[in-house]
Amino acid sequence: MKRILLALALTGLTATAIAADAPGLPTTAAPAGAEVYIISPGDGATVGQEVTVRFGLKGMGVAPAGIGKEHTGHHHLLVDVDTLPAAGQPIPADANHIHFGGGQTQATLKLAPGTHTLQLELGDQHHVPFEPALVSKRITVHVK
Ligand SMILES: [Cu+2]
Repeated sequence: MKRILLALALTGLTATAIAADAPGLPTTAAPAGAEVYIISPGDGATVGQEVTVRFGLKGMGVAPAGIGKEHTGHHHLLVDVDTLPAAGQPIPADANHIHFGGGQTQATLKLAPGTHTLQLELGDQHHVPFEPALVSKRITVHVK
């Protein structure tokens, strides 16, 4: 299992949605019953500034970005994001939208003290959300 350390200077700013009027890309249908979830930390947990997030996925497999294998995708961690990425567009890549195109199933983040939200979204080989979107529950963590 790959571990990466992301040093993120999170400001608490909320990421803004990308322009919704750009031409849409083909989307990939999500198989029935597929589910994305955050294994840990738990919703409402108090954590240290270095927090390991474990990514859960049911009914599909994880594959690196660029691999067009049916019923697979890769994880994206949405940090302090209120508005989900637009359908038919690649998920933005910035400090609030972190791509795990290597097929990682967990990551260790450095978060500033305070309250943050975490949510997973699975993207297809082109980083485009599935149809319908495969997102986890958005959880809140309190960073000491
Ligand atoms: Cu991606």
